[in-house]
Amino acid sequence: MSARKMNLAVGQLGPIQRADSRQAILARLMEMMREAKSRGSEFVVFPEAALTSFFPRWYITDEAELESYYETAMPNPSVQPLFDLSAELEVGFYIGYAELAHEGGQKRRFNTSILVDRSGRVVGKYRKIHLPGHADHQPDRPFQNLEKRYFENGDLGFPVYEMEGHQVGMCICNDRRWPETWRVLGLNGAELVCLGYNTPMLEPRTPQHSHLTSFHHLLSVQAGAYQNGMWVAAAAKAGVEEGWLLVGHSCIVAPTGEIVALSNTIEDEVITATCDFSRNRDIREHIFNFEQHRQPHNYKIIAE
Ligand code: CDV
Repeated sequence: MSARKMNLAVGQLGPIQRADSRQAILARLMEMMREAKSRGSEFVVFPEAALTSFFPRWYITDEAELESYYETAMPNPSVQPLFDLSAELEVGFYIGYAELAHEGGQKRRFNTSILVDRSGRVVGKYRKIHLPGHADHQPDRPFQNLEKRYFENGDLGFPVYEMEGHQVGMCICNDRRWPETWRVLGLNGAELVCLGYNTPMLEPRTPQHSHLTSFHHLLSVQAGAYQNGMWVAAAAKAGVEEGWLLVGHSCIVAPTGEIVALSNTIEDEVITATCDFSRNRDIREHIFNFEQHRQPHNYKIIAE
């Protein structure tokens, strides 16, 4: 593949149930990495919190049980086989996980993702900034959305990392609904943004929007890609997880906003596309030429 092109894969996961073993989950991720390689891909994007069931749906009071969902180091012995396979196959990856860090003498919890290059080395980290849901137990809901209880807002901004000669940024799930996410990544020079998500089809507080879940997902990703002239690779955890349906429609979107690959199941599924990074310029040197056309003095209210 030429220096300005990347054969990219998205590894959508089907559901992960509470009782599924770490070994079984890892085997699924590794199988998709092998498939991505067999289809010529150099990089594969996995979902948000890809190593466990999406536990913010439960109100968990037992600290030890809660902590069992978090990783205290990355890599760690339980995920090392995925990193080893990455180095062996020379396939890099993005993956989301719940992070438990010890910083400044304190326990800190984040909804995190990392970029791993083709040698299996971590080259970038992102901590989710837009946390949806609530911090208090709301027993009247059919399921909880306790991200605000179980995670702190990310403190790393929206960094963009150089990886194999490409500028790569990250965001996680709810971040994709906020135009600020994409614009900051665009201003930071991202050519490709990797995104993982767990999105329930049912929104308990606004059920009248549930039939629009997939539309709102694709609308947000396509707009983010187009308005910033970037490639976006978006990986779902999909399917019926612990009784609740998560949206699929993992996708790879071109800087024109066109969907060039789309999953068509709600199971483990690999989709691929060739990203030609010269296409970013068609947008960024013309319709969305930031230097020529942005009017930031009129946007101050956004950041104040
Ligand atoms: N994991 C998420 O951030 N999910 C939210 C849901 C709960 C609204 C999302 O924005 O898709």
